[in-house]
Amino acid sequence: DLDLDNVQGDILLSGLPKKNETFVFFSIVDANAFCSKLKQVANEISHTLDNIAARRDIANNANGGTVSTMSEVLQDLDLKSLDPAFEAGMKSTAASLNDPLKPGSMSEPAWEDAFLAPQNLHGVLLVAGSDEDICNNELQKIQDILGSSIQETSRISGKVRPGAMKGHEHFGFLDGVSEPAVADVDTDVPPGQDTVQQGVVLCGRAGDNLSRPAWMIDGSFLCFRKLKQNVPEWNKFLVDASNQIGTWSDQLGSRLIGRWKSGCPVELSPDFDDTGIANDPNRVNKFDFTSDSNFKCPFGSHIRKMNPRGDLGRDVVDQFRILRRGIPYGDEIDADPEGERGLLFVCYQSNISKGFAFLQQTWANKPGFFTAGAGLDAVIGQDNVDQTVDMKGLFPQDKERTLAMNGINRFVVAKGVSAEIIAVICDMD
Ligand code: N7H
Repeated sequence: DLDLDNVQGDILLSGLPKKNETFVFFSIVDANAFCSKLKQVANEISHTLDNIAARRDIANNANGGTVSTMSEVLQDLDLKSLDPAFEAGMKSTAASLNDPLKPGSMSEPAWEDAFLAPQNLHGVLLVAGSDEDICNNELQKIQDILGSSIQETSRISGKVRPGAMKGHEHFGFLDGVSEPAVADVDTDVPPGQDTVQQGVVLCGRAGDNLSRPAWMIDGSFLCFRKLKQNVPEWNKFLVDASNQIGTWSDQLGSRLIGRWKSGCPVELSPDFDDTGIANDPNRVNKFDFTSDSNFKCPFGSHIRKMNPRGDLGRDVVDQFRILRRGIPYGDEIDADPEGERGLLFVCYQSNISKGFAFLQQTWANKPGFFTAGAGLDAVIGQDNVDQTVDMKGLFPQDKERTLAMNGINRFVVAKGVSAEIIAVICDMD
């Protein structure tokens, strides 16, 4: 049986409770010393049982720490991870994700320099807590243990948005509404929330069909993306395009996401934001898309691309689910109109090629998925060429009519920003 004590705290049961989360990226300068300290680091790391307790007192000073290690050092140590995307490393997958590339380069992503550091990026420490100082103190404890075996290359903090925007990302939509339940871990699962096999998330469990070395069992792969969101540009697009369509900006926004800002799915309420549905756990995920139609929820909307539900059959889709554990970063627009903001996207899966990479490459970036004319995923789709991809289903009265989505896929930028950092969170023993 699964021992929850052996699974790191950010993975199962809603992950680490967080108001603030700080990520420290590092390179390993002395692999032997690093390995010899790992056991001691493991004592500082929260596991699933801690995070349940911590959720109760996050308001005071809860902390949760977790350590991830990236592929290159595991290769040095000759511990094969059996995940092709992981072994290929971060930079080499950027082009296949259609991340913007540096001008004139066929493979070098236009990520922030910190993620293209001359020294290799090997790992990330992530600590969540009630404020940045608490996170930094916890990080210092772990960094003191690791000493000169590692060198920090950069750090970034995310924070939950203030007041009524708590839980919403920077475009204003409630996030974290649809997550798969994990078999024999999540109980009292509301209708419409599918339960996936443990092996979709945890290595070596039923549903993970690769043979895993003992140390990987109950580990999970973490994908990190720093995704900048161009909020005023997105809002302006919604106003301009909704005028063209004959609708209003909030409705167009909801049709691009597939949910209204409250979390209410457009499939259940296409014409107005029904907060009664949003606030009802028994209804908010209880829907399927009408497979022959995009009349309510366009095929290119973010949630239909990421979880096509009945379009493909839930048994098929459920192999490709991920647990999302991201946090917004940057200040509110009123406080800092010129500042940068976005999402520190984090997700866990047992197999990156069936999780993050699959979702981005095979569904988000393919205009023909799930059907011709669907367009790119309206939030994260990337084509990496400056061409217009039309999307159908945005005109509420005419489901076949297409809209030229000029620039739509530049409102979320995996640029300068970012890294797809692929890490394995290993077994705690
Ligand atoms: Fe998405 N957004 O605010 O627009 N996402 N996402 N995402 N996302 C979801 O159901 C968003 C990103 C998924 O089961 C909602 O929680 C933004 C990446 C999946 O129905 C909203 C960014 C990937 C789901 C957003 C971003 C995914 C999902 C609806 C980047 C993976 C669940 C609320 C800045 C490759 C689908 C909810 C389901 C939902 C937003 C990124 C995946 C509002 C702003 C990179 C699987």
